[in-house]
Amino acid sequence: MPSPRNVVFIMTDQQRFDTLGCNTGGAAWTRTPNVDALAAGGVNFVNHIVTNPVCSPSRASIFTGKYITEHGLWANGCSLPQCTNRTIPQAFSQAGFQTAHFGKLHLVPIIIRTRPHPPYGFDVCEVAEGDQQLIDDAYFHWLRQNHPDLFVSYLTEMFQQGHTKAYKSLMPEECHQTTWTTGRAIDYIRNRRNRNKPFFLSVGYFDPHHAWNPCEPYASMYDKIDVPAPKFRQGEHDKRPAPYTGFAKGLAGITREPANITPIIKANHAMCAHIDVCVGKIIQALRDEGLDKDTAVVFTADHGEFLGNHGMLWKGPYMLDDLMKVPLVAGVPGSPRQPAVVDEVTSGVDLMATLLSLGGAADGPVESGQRLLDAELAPMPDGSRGYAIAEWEANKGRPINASLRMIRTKEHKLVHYNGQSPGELYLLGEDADEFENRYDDASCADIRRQLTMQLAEHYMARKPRVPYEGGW
Ligand SMILES: [Ca+2]
Repeated sequence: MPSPRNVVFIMTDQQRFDTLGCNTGGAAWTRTPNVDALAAGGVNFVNHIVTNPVCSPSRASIFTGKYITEHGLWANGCSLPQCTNRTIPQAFSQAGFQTAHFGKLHLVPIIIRTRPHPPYGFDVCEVAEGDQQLIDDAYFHWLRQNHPDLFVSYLTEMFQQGHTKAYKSLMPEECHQTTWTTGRAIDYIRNRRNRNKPFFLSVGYFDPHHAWNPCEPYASMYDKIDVPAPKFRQGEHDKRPAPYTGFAKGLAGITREPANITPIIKANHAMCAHIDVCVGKIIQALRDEGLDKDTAVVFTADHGEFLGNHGMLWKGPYMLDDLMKVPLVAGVPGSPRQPAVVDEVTSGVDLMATLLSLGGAADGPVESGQRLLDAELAPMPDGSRGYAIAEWEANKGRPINASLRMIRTKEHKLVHYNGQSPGELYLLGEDADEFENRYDDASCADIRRQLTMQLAEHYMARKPRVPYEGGW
């Protein structure tokens, strides 16, 4: 096994793939120089697909290396079962690491808690989920104790402005949750860790999740910058399952009106710019402590955001790449390598094996995940499975009451709707923006059959095996 190396894992909430400069060729509306620099001396995965389009199920896959139907956290509002799942911090602990988490984690429901948050294996776990309903998490507790006036004005803003328009938050940058989370992580790097042991540090940002409320100076950064209009085609949902039409219709007044959607897009990028500055501060703290050559930094998101594309906003049980394809960048800031761009399809289940590999704490697949990097940051040491799987479980009262199974390769995506037709089929090679559902297209019958077989084989291959008892 390679010698241990610290690992800093940074996960944002609801951040699109194309919000990073390294994924847009440096477009003017993507101001993320720090993550771009990480990619320029590291590895950028450009077909990284999450296992579920909303928070908790996807995060549970990331933290356990398992698919939804394996770890059991099937919807927001459920807790990750502890007795049947080993988490990333538990695995690092077993390998002799100290572990800490600051910020959003969301492995249990966001409600007013009557019992302590489970630590899920972290030695230090300061959870700040970002939602105004959870008013006494670590950040809001700090804000209420130290800046009661800002606490009141923040909640007032949230309730008055809602989640359907952009506004500039009155919160000063130094008291913003993104800044607070960064400060807690830096404090850990500088003062709180045991200097004789390697560490796994997890940092969870609530932004750029709605509300669309960046603080200054980020909020004004985009005042004079043009952002692209959302991608939308009239009638594009006609051949999709019915819930698409209803959702898009309900949001047309926002997503189809430039006066409404353009400020939202700008606010989203402003929040991403704020996060990027904070990533830079964390990397600088590593440098100041002389740890930048001994620490791998990994940046990703739990799922994406429509941001007006397809006439939609936020997220939901929709498996378009707006939600399913997210940023994934990794590097060792003080030891840059020849940059690599990996376009193999990778999965959220692969992060546990990858983070352990970067830390020198595992050197093979873990649960259902494969290593995306070896300890020397060489990509795909376990090979490529060639596809990613996502799952959505039926739930009465939710927009789609069907169980969805998605398989996505580099060229194609099939979404199987259990008990409902049509499903969805996209030819990504010629329709990267997924405007045309070809599920019922006779000319695509072979592709549909082939992907359905591949999906079936995936479930067969994962069938639990009973223990071998000897004999015959
Ligand atoms: Ca999320």
